[in-house]
Amino acid sequence: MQKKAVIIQDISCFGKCSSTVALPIVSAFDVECALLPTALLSAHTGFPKFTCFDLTEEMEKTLLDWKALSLSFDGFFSGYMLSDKQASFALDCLDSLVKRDSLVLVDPVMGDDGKAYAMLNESFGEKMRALVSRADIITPNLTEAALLLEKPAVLSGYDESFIEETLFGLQKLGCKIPMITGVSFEEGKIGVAFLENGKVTYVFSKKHEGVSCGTGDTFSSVLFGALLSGEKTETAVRKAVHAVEKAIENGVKKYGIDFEGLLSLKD
Ligand code: PXL
Repeated sequence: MQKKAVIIQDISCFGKCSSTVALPIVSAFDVECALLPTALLSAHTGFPKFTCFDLTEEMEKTLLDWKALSLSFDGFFSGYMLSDKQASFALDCLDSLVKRDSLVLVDPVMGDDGKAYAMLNESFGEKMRALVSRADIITPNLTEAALLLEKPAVLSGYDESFIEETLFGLQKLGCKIPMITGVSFEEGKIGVAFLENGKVTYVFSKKHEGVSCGTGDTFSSVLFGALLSGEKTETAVRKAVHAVEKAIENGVKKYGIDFEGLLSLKD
């Protein structure tokens, strides 16, 4: 039977990130996707100018309708949210519309490059930690891992023991398999570390300088689709890391990577 997933992310009308990446990629795994949009942006926040329309009220109304329709999802994938209230709606969605044994992936979009995004305050952090405590998989970068653990961000000069300590700290927040993206111990290589059954695994690929926008969304979307399709964690991570590398090879724009080539129906 075809699986159904709910994706909670913004719609950035131009630029390649969040739902405009997640919907096509997760659909390519033959998963039926429902979108609970958090905001409507003219372009993503990497652009010098953009509008941002807050969809909190629509989230509430949509959840009421979906409950009336008795929808029930096999997968839950959350990303960019504007406020603690939106994170509460994500928790409500998880409690009332997602099956007990479903796959829960939380990408805790909170910051990058050592800086917290504007929406981050104490109550947003707390709600995000509540969401993380319910997750099977989380995919923070090093900045987001530090924000979740309420520690200063360490972005370079770290070693394996630091990454491992961070992963164990994240697991204490209650998620089953914490991951950290953007891990790099040597020049020219970047990858993902994850902790499963007490064991830390690293998956690396070639680092392409100056590329960041959209890579996290492509990674988490392929990971989510592959896991929902029944792949083992390490296989799904390898597939997702490889997909990001391939999308970068296909092409890089100032505002994203060419993930479309991964999905092509063209011969
Ligand atoms: O890639 C995460 C993301 C999602 N949504 C919006 C963003 C970003 C990253 O900057 O700007 C609107």
